[in-house]
Amino acid sequence: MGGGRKAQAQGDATRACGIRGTVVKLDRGFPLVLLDTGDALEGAAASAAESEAPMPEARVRKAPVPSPQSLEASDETTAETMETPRPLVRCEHATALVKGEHVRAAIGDRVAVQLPAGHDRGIICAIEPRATAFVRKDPADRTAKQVLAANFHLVAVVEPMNDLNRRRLERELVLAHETGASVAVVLTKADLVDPAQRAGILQDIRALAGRDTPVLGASLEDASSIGKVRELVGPGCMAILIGKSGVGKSSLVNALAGRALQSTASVRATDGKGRHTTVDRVLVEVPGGGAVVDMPGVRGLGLWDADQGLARAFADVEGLASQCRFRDCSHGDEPGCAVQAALASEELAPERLDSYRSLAREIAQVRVEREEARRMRGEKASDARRRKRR
Ligand SMILES: Nc1nc2c(ncn2[C@@H]2O[C@H](COP(=O)(O)OP(=O)(O)O)[C@@H](O)[C@H]2O)c(=O)[nH]1
Ligand SMILES: [Mg+2]
Ligand SMILES: [Zn+2]
Repeated sequence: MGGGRKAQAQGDATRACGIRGTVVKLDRGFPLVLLDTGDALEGAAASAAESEAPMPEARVRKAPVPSPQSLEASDETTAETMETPRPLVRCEHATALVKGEHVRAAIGDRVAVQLPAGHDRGIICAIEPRATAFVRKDPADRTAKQVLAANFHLVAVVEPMNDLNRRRLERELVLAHETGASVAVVLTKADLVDPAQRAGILQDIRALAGRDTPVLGASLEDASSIGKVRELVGPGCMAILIGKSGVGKSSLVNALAGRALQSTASVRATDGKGRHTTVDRVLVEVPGGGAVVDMPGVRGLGLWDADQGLARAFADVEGLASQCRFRDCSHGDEPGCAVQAALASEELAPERLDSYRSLAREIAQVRVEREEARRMRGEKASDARRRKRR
């Protein structure tokens, strides 16, 4: 995909740009960037002049995940004053960066910015390669992907214990595992479930999530349950919360932070002219730990490239399938089908297989649509061919 050349180009742009920072929020589409250095605003003109000087190689080579320390500056105590050591700057994308491609900075992205004198916004001229990324199908364009967050270590999938939707949870787990980060499930509103039923629900969801995915029950009324979730978000860990609206994500973020701020608190951002505006906060520190992102406005969760995520989220089904006699077994009525055998012995629930099949179909369908769109644009369908050969 020419990724090497692109990365090289981005590396060059990073050097040319000079000032670096982390995207902490998208404000009506404009990334808010928390700059690494405080004197960037005053020094903008000077930095622009020095921009030809190459940065040390180590600083541009790898995308470091933002440390929770670097996010502390967004705390209202420091953001209150203009002398905040690390300003938040509202940015737009450089035309050269987005031309012809769906490249947009997402929460957590490490970026290089320019602060042109007389311009009321910063300009993002490079996005560093992402260590992890949460990707869904763009709801507005069936043939494009959308990155919602980057460079996090943990995806916490949030579902309410009193209104669990297994199908939705399975889809969320595929998306979560596809990111490459660690995955956990938090079942909120445990207090709304009969105590006698809680253990059974947890056991059930643990079986669904698989051995490597912790499943925790949580209730705002039970501090120790919040403490256990907090332990997942240790020092240096950046976690993102995903889940449908109303499942309790913001409440959980508040509880993890130990104070009510998610819906009410705000931070102040400054634009290129040093003016202040107030914005809702999305990235919140966990006392004694890392940081949590409560991703706003995630409605549809259409799958994109999710083969890895599917394999991890459905390790049970894929494990069985690998034992079928024929490698291309369709798990219908072929002889020696381990999946059918597991259905017969009730080791595998038919709904589980249905979920797997429908998610696999969706991934295949998205791939077909994407390849079609690519062909329409006159590009090679090399991606698809490579995959089919496996
Ligand atoms: N009973 C109970 N209600 C909760 C709990 N967590 C959240 N809620 C309620 O669920 C509703 C939605 O919560 P919110 O955090 O806004 O969900 P979000 O849309 O995912 O951010 C609110 O009325 C919360 O008070 C909980 O642990 N127990
Ligand atoms: Mg919310
Ligand atoms: Zn089979």
